[in-house]
Amino acid sequence: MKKIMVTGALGQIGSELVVKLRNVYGKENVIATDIRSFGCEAVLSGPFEILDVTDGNRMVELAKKYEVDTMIHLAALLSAVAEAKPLIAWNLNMGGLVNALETSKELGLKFFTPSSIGAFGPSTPKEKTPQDTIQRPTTMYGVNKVAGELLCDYYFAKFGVDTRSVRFPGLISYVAPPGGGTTDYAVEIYYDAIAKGRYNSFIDKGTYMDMMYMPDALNAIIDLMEADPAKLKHRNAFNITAMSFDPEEIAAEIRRHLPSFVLGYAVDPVRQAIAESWPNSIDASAAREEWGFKAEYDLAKMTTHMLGKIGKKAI
Ligand code: AKB
Repeated sequence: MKKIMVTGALGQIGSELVVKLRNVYGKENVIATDIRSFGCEAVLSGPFEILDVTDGNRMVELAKKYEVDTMIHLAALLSAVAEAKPLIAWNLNMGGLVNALETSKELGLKFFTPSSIGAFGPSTPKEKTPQDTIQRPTTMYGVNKVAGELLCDYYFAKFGVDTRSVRFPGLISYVAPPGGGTTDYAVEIYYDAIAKGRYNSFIDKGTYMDMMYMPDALNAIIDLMEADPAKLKHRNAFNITAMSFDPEEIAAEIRRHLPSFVLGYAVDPVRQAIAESWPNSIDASAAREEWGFKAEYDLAKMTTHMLGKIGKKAI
């Protein structure tokens, strides 16, 4: 990767990925794009262009203007929003993806887009979900992710586009809010723990989902994109995970730092149903074997870091 275009650059992943990529590859070599031009200052302070990903002509135009060789396509609606607006989600998630793949095909770009644990469904094995398994999701987001994985494999097999992807678990960070996901409770809980000393979880106790701290997610993207293609038996998309917990376990970890923290519940039936349709824990051995995936943060280390960073912001 030398010159990289990032779509959805002001979202939860983009806000941190763009900064990291600029540190690694040089500020001028990372072109951030988004449909809006407000939010993360660090992203806006380098090369930035407005881009609605459903506008394929503009996407090609920008990729040509900056002579990029890599496309990192992040713009998408997350699971809970997609469930509330399924047609908009289909048009944005699939329309944006097709445009990004077409741009990559036309200009010979390397390609990354994230898939998700949302690509699994109720008939998928729930524990240590294998890399290759049943994928019959029951959400619009999941349908988009499975279709997206297949489409990326198709563009690789048919047109030789170097497509790569991971199935992200819930991503936890203190920089930009996730906005509209089922796993967002695991971010909100830290903010409310600092601000209010209590949190009402919209996900019920006993509901386990895979999670990962953002620094590990950013490293995974870069490591996969830099991996030797000869070693990749899979491409779209690799299971990756760092931890799996339910609300009680994250609360217990927070109480090691804030002993009076109180966890309550205000379960949202829509997000609870989505969470129950996803795995409890996925198996990341293919990612470890094929490109050396590893995660540095477990629940304890992540909690110490999150509370420290959010605490400092609150002062
Ligand atoms: C969501 O909850 O929608 C996302 C995801 C797991 O893909 N965080």
